[in-house]
Amino acid sequence: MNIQNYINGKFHNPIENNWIDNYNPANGEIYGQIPNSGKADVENAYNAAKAAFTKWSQTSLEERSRILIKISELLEQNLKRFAEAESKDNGKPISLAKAVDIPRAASNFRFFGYAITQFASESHESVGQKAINYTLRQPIGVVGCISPWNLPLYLFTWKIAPAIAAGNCIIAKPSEVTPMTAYLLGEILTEAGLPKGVLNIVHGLGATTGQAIVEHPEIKAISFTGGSATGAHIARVAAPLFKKLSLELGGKNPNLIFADCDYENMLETTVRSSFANQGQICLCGSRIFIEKTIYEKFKIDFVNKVEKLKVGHPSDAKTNIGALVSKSHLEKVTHYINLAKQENGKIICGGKTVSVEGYENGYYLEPTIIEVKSNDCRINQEEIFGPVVTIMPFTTEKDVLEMANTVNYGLSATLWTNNLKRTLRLSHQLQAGIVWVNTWMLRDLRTPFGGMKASGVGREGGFEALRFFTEAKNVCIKY
Ligand code: TXE
Repeated sequence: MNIQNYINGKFHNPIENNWIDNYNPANGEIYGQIPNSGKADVENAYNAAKAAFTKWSQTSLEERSRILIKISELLEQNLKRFAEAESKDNGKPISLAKAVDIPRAASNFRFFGYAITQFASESHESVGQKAINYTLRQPIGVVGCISPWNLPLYLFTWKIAPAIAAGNCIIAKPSEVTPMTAYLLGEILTEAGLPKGVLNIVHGLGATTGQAIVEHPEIKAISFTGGSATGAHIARVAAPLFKKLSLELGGKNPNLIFADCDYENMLETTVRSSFANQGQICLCGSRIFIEKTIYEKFKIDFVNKVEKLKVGHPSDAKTNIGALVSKSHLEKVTHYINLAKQENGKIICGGKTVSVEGYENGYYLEPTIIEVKSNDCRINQEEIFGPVVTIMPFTTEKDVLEMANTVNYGLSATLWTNNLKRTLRLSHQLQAGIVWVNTWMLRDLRTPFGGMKASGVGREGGFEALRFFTEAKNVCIKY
């Protein structure tokens, strides 16, 4: 199935007629083509967005909210169709797309539909100076949103919902690896009555379409989620143009397990935090540190549970681990498994590609656990972004904190303990934008979401996202 750009409320082929093949990771076959949009397509999208901005930015909050909630309802009504498309495009189990990806995309629209009606700004009375200051939070204008392939519609809508809610018009580019659900969203936008030009979706490679969005001098803000190297490149392009930037980048997240934790809950959640979505979530806990006294027991129990995970075709309801997103990504992940062997890592579970009957050319890999001797090895320092975790024991709280923080990234950390003082000590010292204690991936959309260090700049979520997508202007009145 071929897909098209959605510009000014209508579907269009790319002007220069350049196309990219779209692969089904479950069988390695090409199943359609997508536009590789150039500067001219981005310019058309920009003109549509600019033309729509005056009216949209003046549209009442109630009306914006109504449309966002309508989009959310339509997504829910089309759950099955969207989940099937997401699973086919990305390789993730259909059960996951149905339970997480699409419902969460719908929640993003609903949440920001409500949030915008509660968004407020400050006023400051300048006591003694007979003046009052108030802050306006005005929409920026035309903004760019660029998203990755791991949670395609979920992360795409996490950006566009607050941007639209705040009164901006958008040029959005989903990952060229997983464009399908963003394409399908176009139909829903029209049906929900979103005025033409408010959201324009252009498809294509990062180096062409993405680059054209980032370099466009009139696109005033860029919200990006993807790899840290791409984020650094985007920052270099956008900085001299003085764009507002929000960067959600990679992670190499520590999972700290103390002997005093609720063991069964920890074990079950750790299987999920290691391998959900084939380990292709920036929040996965890929470095697991276990207190020495329970290390051997944990090792046996963890391997036992992980060996039972079923690697299979994404449409099979029994599948726990689907296909990795692309051939090149599978190669990257297996390269790291080989590197682990050179670094004296011991593969204690998995490590090999899997041939699924009937789908022998799909990109399947066993969930893999590697025992490492030190936190300094590359396998423990570089983002692998696949079904691969490392385990190693620790003795003291001080040691594990040091190892957890000795990494370039700082997105999330997970802590398993029932000791309140330790919980407080560690959560305050861990260098991460999000610390989960005795849970993982429990999300409340009002909370700030983002990372430190190479994991990014800025925060999304709740009012933070609405602040990002608005310009603060102070008005000072003397009386
Ligand atoms: O991401 P890219 P890729 C990590 C993960 C993965 C690595 C690379 O480690 O292996 O990044 O994945 C667009 N100007 N994460 O190559 O390239 C691109 O088209 C503008 C972590 O897929 O960063 C896509 O839409 N845009 C991550 C988006 O950027 C550009 C999730 C992300 O692609 C561009 C995914 C350019 N010059 C990968 N180059 C997370 N943190 O969730 C690329 N793009």
